Amino acid sequence: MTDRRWTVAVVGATGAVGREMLRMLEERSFPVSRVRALASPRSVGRRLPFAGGEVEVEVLSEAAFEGVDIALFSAGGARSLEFARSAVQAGAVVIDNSSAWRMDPEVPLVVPEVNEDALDAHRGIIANPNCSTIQMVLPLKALGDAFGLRRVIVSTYQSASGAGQGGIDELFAGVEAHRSGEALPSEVFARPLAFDCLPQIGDFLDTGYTSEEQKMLEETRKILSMPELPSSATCVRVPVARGHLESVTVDLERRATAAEAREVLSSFPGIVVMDRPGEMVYPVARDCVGRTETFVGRIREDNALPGTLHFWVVSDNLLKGAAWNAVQIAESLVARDRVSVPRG
Ligand code: 25A
Ligand code: L14
Repeated sequence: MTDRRWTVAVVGATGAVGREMLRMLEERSFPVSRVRALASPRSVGRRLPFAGGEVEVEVLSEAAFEGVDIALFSAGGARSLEFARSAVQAGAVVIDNSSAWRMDPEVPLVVPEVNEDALDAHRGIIANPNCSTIQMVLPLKALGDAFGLRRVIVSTYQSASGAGQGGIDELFAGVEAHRSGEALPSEVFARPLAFDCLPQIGDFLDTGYTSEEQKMLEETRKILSMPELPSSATCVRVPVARGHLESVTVDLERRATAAEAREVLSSFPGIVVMDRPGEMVYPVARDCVGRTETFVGRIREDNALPGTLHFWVVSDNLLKGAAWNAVQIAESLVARDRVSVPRG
């Protein structure tokens, strides 16, 4: 069983996340017998690098899942809704990076350091949380276990790559257009992103919050099994290509000093504390690109409220926020002997 190898399909393999999924499978020496790269018809025949060789892109179709053990999906919610069930029917366990299945009560929503046990109840589909949620729940879990979590307030600073390759391309096109005095593009983003910050990610709901802010609320509650956790987010797009940054405030049941919080966070798996204020040591996006960990700095007690802490969280949204968390889930499934679809 331990030396078994698996056929892994990456759906959306040509995208910003899909290419990182291939890279993570390779870097972690995931036990693959075969890798299949699936994408839209426009990419069929393209070759993607993998493990010193290449894989040829095939078209996504129901038939493509024959013989696949694990399917990593990152081609948008519509493709997940259309194809995840047929992949499961064909015998594959699906790890889906879109928002399509996350709030389905039958679907585990998993960050392995936080709620790996939830994997055991899977019925074929497992959801990867939203990138901003993933990097926030690591410190929330660490601090909550140690001091009790009462409330969360977060403002995000999310990079262009959250919207995929098209988002990155539009940011660079905007910088170029600005230089040459042309109109700045805004097709992927609601307004031009170059040299600005946009307090809108996703669509607006009747509550005045955006869909991204609502996802952070609901997904955090589900992952932490705290269905009533009071929490509010403000999600902001910033002109950074890759890496999401967050300013987080937590109210705790028991007072924690900054030093105590630093200690608790440092010993939590997947977290690296970078916090030496006197030496200007704190994480920025540039430090985190290409890294799988979540970085925490600027840890401070509130000026007035005992039991309230503020801190800064940075991670590579394409890795821990997407591709790495998905491959990590696949590793957990193998370790727990759960790479199979339950019958009935
Ligand atoms: O709104 P949606 O539908 O939910 O989708 C949201 C988008 O967000 C990205 C991803 O974009 C997705 O399409 N995404 C999802 N989760 C993300 C996350 N957590 C995330 N981004 C960051 N973090 P993407 O462009 O990075 O990747 C898209 C992948 O999906 C494949 N795909 C699209 N439609 C498909 C499909 N696969 C099968 N069937 C379909 N109908 C897509 O494959 C890609 O792998 P592709 O063959 O379409 O190749 C895309 C390549 O072509 C370039 N490109 C992008 N847009 C265009 C384009 N080329 C020409 N015209 C365009 N309009 C890109 O460079 C890309 O590499
Ligand atoms: O729900 O655009 O996974 O930064 C992740 C990327 C939502 C949008 C998700 C972005 C998407 C987000």
